[in-house]
Amino acid sequence: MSRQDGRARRISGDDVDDTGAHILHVDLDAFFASVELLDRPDLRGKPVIVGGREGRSVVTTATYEARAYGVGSAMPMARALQLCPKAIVVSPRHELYRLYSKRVMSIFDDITPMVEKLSIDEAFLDVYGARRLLGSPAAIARLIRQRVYDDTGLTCSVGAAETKFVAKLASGMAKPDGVLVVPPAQTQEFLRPLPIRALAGVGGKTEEALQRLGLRTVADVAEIPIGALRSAVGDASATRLHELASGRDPRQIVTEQSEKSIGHEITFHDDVVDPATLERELLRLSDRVGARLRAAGVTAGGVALKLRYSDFTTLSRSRRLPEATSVARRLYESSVELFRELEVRGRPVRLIGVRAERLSEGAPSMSLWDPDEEWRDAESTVDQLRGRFGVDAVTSASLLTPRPSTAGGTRHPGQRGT
Ligand code: TTP
Ligand code: MG
Repeated sequence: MSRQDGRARRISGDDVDDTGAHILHVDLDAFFASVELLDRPDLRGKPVIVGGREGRSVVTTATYEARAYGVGSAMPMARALQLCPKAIVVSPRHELYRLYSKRVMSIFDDITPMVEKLSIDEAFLDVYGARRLLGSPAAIARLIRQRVYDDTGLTCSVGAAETKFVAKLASGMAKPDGVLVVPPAQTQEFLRPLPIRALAGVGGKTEEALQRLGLRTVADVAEIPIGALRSAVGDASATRLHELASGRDPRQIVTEQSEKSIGHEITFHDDVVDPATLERELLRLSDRVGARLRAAGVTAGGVALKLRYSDFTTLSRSRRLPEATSVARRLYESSVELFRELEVRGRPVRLIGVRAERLSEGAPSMSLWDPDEEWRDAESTVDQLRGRFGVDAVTSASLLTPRPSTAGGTRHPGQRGT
């Protein structure tokens, strides 16, 4: 949707019914250009193009002010400057964009583990499991936009719908800096008037074939007998187009590891020797892992500990839990046991991590007498508060001691496949 200039922008009011619209598509606005403007506030409000100036360079992206002149991604720079001679051209700094991308993606990871990263500046989130803690899909969309802005100064747009396809269309329409919710009951109404090009993957030859059949809108595609569609574009495309045009899209969110594990690890600025400090860090990490398990509505059947010494020797130890759990206290107890078995004995530690493994869907099986009840209640209260006030707002009382300084903060190994 990068050629849009925002003139056809559509956003939802506060009263929109977002029930069931739990798939979010989040996409940063004019990403490379917006990052450049953070360093050059004097360029705000001006037509800015990011790309090389050399002969055959192309536009990577442009601010919405430049798009108003018809400038768009992948256009030859020479052509862009014909359309908008007063545009300011800035060279791309890809390293910087990757850094911002990571920061934004880690905000998504804190919302839910159900994140599918699509490109450097966009992702799908399934917030079905996160609703209990963070509110309705529209509330979560607002929360994401606020956190991204507070943390990076960048704006993004969010589409919320029942399916990936519709969510992505919606975020494109909400641009820039908006939210569009498509209530499931209004999916048809939303799709029908759109041009056939809106159907994912339609371009070039397929579009021509559909036009030859006299099809112009998504409604035309939904209504034409499937046989006619098959002979025009082939069986596979016909089925897919027909499904999408009718508002059906069975694709699920595919996370990097499809959530085989959820972990956090921390690299210390100065190596740590004191075992009590390391155990306190394990509590903090377990706490975060537990919160993410609960947000995803999954339980862990195993725990793994990762330890890296200052000489980069790295050890991993894991064990099964007696019972699947999402209670941080249980993850902590197991990880401390694993830690003690390693007999660190004064070797300086550079990194420590906790990972929940053997994940399964659903609440833990509860026997008549539930020994974890109190922990569960306490932790779910913490979840609610964090949902409202942010991840760092609430910590276990035993963590209220100075912590060693860290290099780069916690990472999410479960999400990155490390
Ligand atoms: P997009 O999300 O497609 O575009 P955008 O973020 O610049 O603008 P918007 O989403 O508001 O429409 O792409 C993200 C970044 O990827 C973009 O900032 C630059 C880069 N990119 C290219 O380098 N070449 C391209 O052809 C496209 C489409 C994007
Ligand atoms: Mg974008």
